[in-house]
Amino acid sequence: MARQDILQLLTTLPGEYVSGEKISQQLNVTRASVWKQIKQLQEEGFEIEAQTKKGYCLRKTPDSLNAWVIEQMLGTVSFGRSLIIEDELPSTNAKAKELAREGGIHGQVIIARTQCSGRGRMQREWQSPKGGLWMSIIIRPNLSLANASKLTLAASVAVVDALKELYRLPVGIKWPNDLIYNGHKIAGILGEVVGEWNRVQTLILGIGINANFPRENLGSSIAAATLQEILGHEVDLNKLTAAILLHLEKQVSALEADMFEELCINWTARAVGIGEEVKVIRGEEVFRGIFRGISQEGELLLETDHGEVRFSAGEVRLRSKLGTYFGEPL
Ligand code: BT5
Repeated sequence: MARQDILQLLTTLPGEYVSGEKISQQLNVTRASVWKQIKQLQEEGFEIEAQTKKGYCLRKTPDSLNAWVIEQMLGTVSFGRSLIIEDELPSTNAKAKELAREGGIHGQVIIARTQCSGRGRMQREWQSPKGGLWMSIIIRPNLSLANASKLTLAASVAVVDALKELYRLPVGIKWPNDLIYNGHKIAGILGEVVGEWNRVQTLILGIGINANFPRENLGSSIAAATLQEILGHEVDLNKLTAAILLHLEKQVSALEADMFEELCINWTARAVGIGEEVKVIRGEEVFRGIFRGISQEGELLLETDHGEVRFSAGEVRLRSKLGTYFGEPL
């Protein structure tokens, strides 16, 4: 008997008691083993009331990550329909790549409660303490080579929209896809290609969100923010996951329907620093100018004294003219 079966029975009539006898009959197990499973569910954070005469009543599902709860909340067609949660992984992106090579399906999600070797872009470290949302999605998009690279832009719009919808948080996007609240980084996105674009057409989208932990759990040199600190309480990670996946599926479908212009408008409306004087650093070179937004290809457009210069995401870093950019140390 899977614990899921018990949950299914308890949710058929929300708020009502289901007798231990009924559960044991329907699932063909003893009442003692039902009780054992109920205790396990309570340990996982399900609030289940047990009354001798009446039976069991599910009062509340846990806020901590739980695949069954996420599944109940999902409004997507394919994103998250296959979903794995692990206690600890080196990196969910690395695991997702592995799964993709083994035939992982479009929309498959892998989440870890903590990562011991979380990665940012260019192999930078991504700190992933317990309480955060660290997840990767396998995407096998129906997109041309050129458009597939825009998926990370779409992902940043999706995460901003989910945070706004759930918590009314005004989060901005720092080009190309850092999410910033009040000058502090609250989430990061990492898009990685599996194999070669023209052959395999698979991308891994890694999304990391500082959620239920205090800022002190991250290194002191990092200008980060966490949802728990901003909102003053912990958030429901299942709800957050389901909301992100729904927005993400919507954005990816829009891209597949060739709506890049719309994505461009949506991205720009959420971006920080447009119209401001910035420095763009490429290796030893420093370019100064006004940040004018992004091109149809997702490149950064910089208006310099010598005309417009375009930069693509992998090659440069963006800073305000004061040397720092929205709180991130130089
Ligand atoms: C990113 O890289 O912002 C992409 C982060 C993607 C993380 C997710 S979590 C799930 C999946 N699995 C992975 O292994 N990765 C993805 P980048 O723009 O390169 O930013 C990295 C920089 O952010 C670091 O050099 C630090 O300065 C800073 N940083 C590290 N951990 C942070 C955190 N938890 N919050 C805010 N800033 C952090």
